[in-house]
Amino acid sequence: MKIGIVCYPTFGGSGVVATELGKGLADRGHQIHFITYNQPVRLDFFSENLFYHEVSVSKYPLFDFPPYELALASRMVDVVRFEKLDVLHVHYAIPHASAAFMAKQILTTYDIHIPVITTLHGTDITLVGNDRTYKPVVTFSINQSDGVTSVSEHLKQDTYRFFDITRDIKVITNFIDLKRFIHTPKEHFKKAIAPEGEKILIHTSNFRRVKRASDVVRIFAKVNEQIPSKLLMVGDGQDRPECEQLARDLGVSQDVRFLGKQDAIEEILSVSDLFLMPSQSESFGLAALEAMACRVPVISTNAGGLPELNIEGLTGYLRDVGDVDGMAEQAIYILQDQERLNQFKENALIHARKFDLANILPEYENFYMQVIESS
Ligand code: GMT
Repeated sequence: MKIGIVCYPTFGGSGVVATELGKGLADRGHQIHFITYNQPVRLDFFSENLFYHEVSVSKYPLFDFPPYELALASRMVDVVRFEKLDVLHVHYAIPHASAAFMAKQILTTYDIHIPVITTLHGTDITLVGNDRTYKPVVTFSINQSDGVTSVSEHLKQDTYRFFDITRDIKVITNFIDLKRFIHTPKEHFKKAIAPEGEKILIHTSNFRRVKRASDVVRIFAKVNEQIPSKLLMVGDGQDRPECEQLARDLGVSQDVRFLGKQDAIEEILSVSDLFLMPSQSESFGLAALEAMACRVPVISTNAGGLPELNIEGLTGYLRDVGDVDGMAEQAIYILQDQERLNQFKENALIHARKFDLANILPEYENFYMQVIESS
């Protein structure tokens, strides 16, 4: 198949899923055309089946808000026509689904009928999409898509709850490339971070409000009182300065390291013992899956789709949003007994294997075929 993929090209979960999906499909012989405003961050190598088409937005003095959606729709028209694509797959509803709808309408004037698949990732539904500023457009463009997928059952139900949706939504979960996300012993690195054999806790995110990154520091401060430990904070964003200040205020700054954005996240996960994800909402929790694939159990909230990934008492524990004491208590429980910790690590890896790229890719391929045949 010739597939157009539209996504945010950044470190965010939806962009990562879209890029990894495109790479996986290209490996299976499909021709993949990324259409976005920058080279996707994980698209950093050459493959004969991968193409990148940049969307550039002209900046005129008249535009206080340059119309990206129009530039994107025009680029989609151009790429579909000249590359003869079979299907357009847009990741994140805003503004990709509505731009795809516009492109699809324009293409009919060239007698081209291209099916559009929209994948809902989370904040496009739970936070941004549900804002009344965007709601009518999001509802319309989801209903106008030829196929819709969501990354968890919970997100699917939220979509039906928040919007007036008349289409079926197929759940295709996030996935993981187990060849890349694999535990590799990095003893020298571990020793540099935890010279006395301290336990290593880790959080990776974009430090947006929804991640409640300051709860990570609070949980860690409680764990640190009882267990010699270090905390790695990976990523960058709005709440990072607040977290750094909080670590100082709580007297744990010597044991907390802010590493910023990192590419080789699997290496950092490989030296870690426990992943913390105290999010306010999380449609799936890809970062937690990456941790689990590297044998790191998870303490998370029970928000959104997290209970579909993190299994209570098996791969970690889940507590209510804001229950810092509860999450700290469970973290201590796992970390204080090495045998127990090893068992949780093993369970995390076994459960992560269910989300292997090799299992999920065929689900997308079959869905593409089904949508192409029925539209
Ligand atoms: O988590 C973020 O802030 C990034 C966001 C995105 O849209 O890029 O991630 C969402 O999509 C990921 C991939 O499907 C999911 O694994 C994340 O759980 C989801 N984030 C939220 O729902 C907050």
